[in-house]
Amino acid sequence: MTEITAPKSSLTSGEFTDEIREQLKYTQGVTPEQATAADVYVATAAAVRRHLVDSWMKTQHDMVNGDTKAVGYLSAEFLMGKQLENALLNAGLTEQFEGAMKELGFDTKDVIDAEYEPGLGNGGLGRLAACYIDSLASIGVPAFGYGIRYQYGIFKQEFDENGKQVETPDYWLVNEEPWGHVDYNRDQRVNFGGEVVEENGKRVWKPAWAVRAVPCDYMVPGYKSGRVNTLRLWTAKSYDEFDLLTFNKSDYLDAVIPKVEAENISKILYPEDSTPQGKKLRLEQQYFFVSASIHDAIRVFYPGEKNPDLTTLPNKIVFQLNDTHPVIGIPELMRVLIDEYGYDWDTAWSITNKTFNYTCHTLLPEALEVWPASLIGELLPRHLEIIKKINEQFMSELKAKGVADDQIERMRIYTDGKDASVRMAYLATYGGSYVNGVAELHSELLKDVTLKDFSSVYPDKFTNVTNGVTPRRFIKLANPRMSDLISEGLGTDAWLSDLEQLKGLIPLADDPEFVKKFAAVKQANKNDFAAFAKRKYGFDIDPNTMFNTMIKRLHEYKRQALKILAVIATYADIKSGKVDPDTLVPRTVFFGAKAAPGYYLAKQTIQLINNVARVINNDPATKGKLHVYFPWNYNIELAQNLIPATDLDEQISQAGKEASGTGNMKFALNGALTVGTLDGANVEIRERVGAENFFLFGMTEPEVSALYAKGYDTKGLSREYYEKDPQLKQAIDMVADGTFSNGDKDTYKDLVNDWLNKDYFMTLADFRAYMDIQAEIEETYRDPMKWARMAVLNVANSGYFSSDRSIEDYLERIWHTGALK
Ligand code: 26Y
Repeated sequence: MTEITAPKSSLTSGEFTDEIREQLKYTQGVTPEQATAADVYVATAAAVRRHLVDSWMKTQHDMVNGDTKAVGYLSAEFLMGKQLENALLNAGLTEQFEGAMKELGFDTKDVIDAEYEPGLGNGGLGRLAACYIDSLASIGVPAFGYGIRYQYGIFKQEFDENGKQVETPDYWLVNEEPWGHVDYNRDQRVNFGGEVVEENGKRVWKPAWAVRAVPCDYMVPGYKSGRVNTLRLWTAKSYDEFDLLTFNKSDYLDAVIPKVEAENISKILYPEDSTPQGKKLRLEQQYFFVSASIHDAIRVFYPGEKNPDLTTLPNKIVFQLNDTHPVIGIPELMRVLIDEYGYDWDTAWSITNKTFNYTCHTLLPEALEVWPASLIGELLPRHLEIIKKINEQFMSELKAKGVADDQIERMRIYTDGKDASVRMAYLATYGGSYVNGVAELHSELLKDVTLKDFSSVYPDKFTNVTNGVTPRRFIKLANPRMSDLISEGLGTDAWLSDLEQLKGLIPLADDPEFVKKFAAVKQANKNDFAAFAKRKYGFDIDPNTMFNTMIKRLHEYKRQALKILAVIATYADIKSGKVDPDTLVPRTVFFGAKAAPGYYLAKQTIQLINNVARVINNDPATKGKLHVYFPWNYNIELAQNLIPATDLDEQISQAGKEASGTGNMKFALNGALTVGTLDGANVEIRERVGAENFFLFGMTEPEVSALYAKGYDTKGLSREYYEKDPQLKQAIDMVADGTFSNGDKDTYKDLVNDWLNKDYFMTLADFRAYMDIQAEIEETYRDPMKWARMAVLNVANSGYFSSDRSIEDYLERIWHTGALK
């Protein structure tokens, strides 16, 4: 790990207070007496930014003038979470802030709460991007995050009186947003539509319309690195504030329509995260931010140059494609090099190939984007030509390598014919230098299944970088008590930038004093969460129960259904008298999950969970023994509060479906034990924390494949599991008979039908193993010292899952660059 040093800000609290006062006066126009917490939040943000500006400018200067290659992380999503606390931490101003709030008479919590959480991402992929830009800055690697400044982030989730999910718009810009700096002077023109014509033997794109891309810059301060990188998010603006022609010809209101249409491009984040629909607006979004970013990078690295030598581009910046969403960047860079700068095809290809790499985040084939060629042709006709030519070159290359014809056919980037289409994952694999999966198992399956044809021809392109999470936000900020205990135990807080140092806690797992303190921290976090949940949701939670949590997007493959069926089964056993509730470990089960608005079975599952919660929480028979809560609108803030309070974490996806998972890492690092399948990064977590400190259950990926081969989903084999297992049968029957729908038998019929006739993700097949492991979990939990010891060992052995380590792996295996000198 690079040695990183940066002076803790020598500013006193008094000086910081004065700076905040000044911001209150000159930017907010209020006196400290008039100021609300929201005013103080904005003023503090402005004061913090001032402290970062010099490092920000120096980092940019060193990046452009030095010879360290930068990273451009191209991502349609950056799920940043609230900024204030993180910026204070990384700027070394936390104590000064606390002092200043005392002096000004404000509660730090109120001021931090005044920030509206930006939700510019769907889930794992967007949050990963946010962790990575934090780590890049903390290690001191020059980098840009490039994305879109959506006006509306991921929808706000509410539940109606029937427990159904209701989506409402998330207008995160309602109040002043003090972090972003809009830079109208560094805008880019992004063209769309029109046609390609032949002029002097050259193909020339004559676009039909254009959008103005205006950057909004966010400083990304590194932790103790003295470096500040940039997150540049683009907003779409219209060039025609008023289309005067239209204005003269027809009516006044029609004149603003082009403006509205142009600005729609950055209006809203698509809330789906697995089944891409060929939506024109999404392609517009993708091209919009990628084209603006590529031009921006050229502007930054070749300032003022009319004829830059772009053969040096791969030495200046490497672009990482975060999933297929920015892959249109490959033909875009080709077009820029050939059409705008006059390079020949081969030179352009060589530059492009060296500049891009691709990270795949899925194994579900339906999640790989495929665009209708007609749509690309309509919006980006020149790009379609280039893609076809890339495909031709690719096919000749394969032929020359002696690849069999049928394999070549399967590998087409561009598929001919009536439904001609473009496969973005294939384009990315061929067009860039490296392809990586996000956990070892995932990378293996990518090579052996999803992209097998490609790995057989280009084995050296394939590599793995296991995901990671930033310990600054997800340990230090989320869990200050545990952070203090760790620092006490290790005698240093250096672990925050070198997380493998957590290994130093291993001996402390055998020190009963330390283990007791650790258990006390968990208990205090649970008490805090109960208070938080009371305030925010009105829940009455008993903190002296086991906290058992499942938080993630709602997907069939993640199997929230398995968890809720297990809860129902336990409830049924209590009701029928089969189980004496006094023999159970009292448990509070938490769910947090958003479903894509059009994902029917996912939404039914949400409704079912809410109604199971309603029935169980109101039944005296289970009082104090089993409770279920579903705090709505799961977001980063809820994660930061709930993860440190959790005893048992659920990572129960069907083996071979979760690419990695990153929640699993956050939980292990916060001393929760995991019940999980051998899927995604669970495999590596278990390897590191030790099989004896991880509750493993369920089929393995090869077992899953074998069961598919038997016809599990096509021959309705799930029904056999239902018939054979009375506990499972009873749970499903209760869902079907209206127990959780006020007697109505229709409410969940589609869900029940799916379980009994298809059950593609094998929930029923894994049910028995899941119930059995839960019994083992209860046994373990009854011994609090044993449990706490296992939790300490989870923390101690999870340092590998720092996003700093992931970034080091990217630097070594893919980017071949490093920290600024
Ligand atoms: C194209 C569109 C429909 C789309 C939009 C968002 C497709 C996918 C996504 C987001 C995917 C995502 O979040 N994937 C998750 O990425 C995490 C980070 O690598 C993984 O840990 C997790 O397993 C994976 O599901």
